[in-house]
Amino acid sequence: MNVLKAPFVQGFIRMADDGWQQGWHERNGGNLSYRIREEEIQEIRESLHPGEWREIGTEVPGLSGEYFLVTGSGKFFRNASLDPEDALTIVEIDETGTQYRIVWGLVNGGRPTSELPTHLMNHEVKKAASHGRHRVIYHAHPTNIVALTFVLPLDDVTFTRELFEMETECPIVFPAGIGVVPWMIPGGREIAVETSKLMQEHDVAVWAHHGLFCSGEDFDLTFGLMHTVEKAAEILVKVLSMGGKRQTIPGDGLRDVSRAFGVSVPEKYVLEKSKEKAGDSPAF
Ligand code: 2HA
Ligand code: ZN
Repeated sequence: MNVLKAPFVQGFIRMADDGWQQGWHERNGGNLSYRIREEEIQEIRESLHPGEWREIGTEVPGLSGEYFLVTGSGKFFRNASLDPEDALTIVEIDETGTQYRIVWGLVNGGRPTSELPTHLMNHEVKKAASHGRHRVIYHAHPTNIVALTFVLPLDDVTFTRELFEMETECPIVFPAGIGVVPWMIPGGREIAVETSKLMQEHDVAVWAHHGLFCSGEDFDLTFGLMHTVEKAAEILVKVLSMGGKRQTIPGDGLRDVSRAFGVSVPEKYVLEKSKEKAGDSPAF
């Protein structure tokens, strides 16, 4: 099968295009990766042409022999649908989990995303934690969640609780809350290690003053997770711009919603806030 006709490639391109249209991918901002199923690789195997092995820059032994579809370094999400063979690539991981090689795409040269270490370390953690169900890691630069990292204290309890209160859906969509990575230099092993530690517990991690990482089982769920977090962040930015909350969902309400929908939310995110009463300024 022609690689571009494969349903997983079509789904990947549609998601990249949706992200571009949301305004989350200025210039070459953001990156996306998908852990390809064995049967999907079999269908396109005759179209794959292995290149040289190169260092990943970190170790992911839990992903040895896996194949990933990823965006290219310096490539624009805008061009994923217009010129996928230039903007995207399929890479294979070697048996030791320390090297990769390009087997398709990047026809005009280039490398996989600069955030390959973070993507692969997140994949390794989420593959194990989800018993193989999680396949998509998505990094974007949504405006409102980044804006909040200049205002809210940079801790998981504050970010999670404030976002939970903005939309009743939030504790159902990301019950494990959101992890917070302090500002760090992007693109290397150090930020990859910090992010993947948080991903053991969460499906979402915010990079202060930079962007958001989401993990999910498929393209729809992972895009929907990014969209839900950013929507809640947009509401919070508007609420703060209007002078702060006058009323909100109580902690007991968040606990009841999660029980009603059968998800388990850690108690630290739904404790009653003593300070927050009608008319108070924000309590974080
Ligand atoms: O430019 O978003 O974090 C791609 C990025 C790096
Ligand atoms: Zn980024």
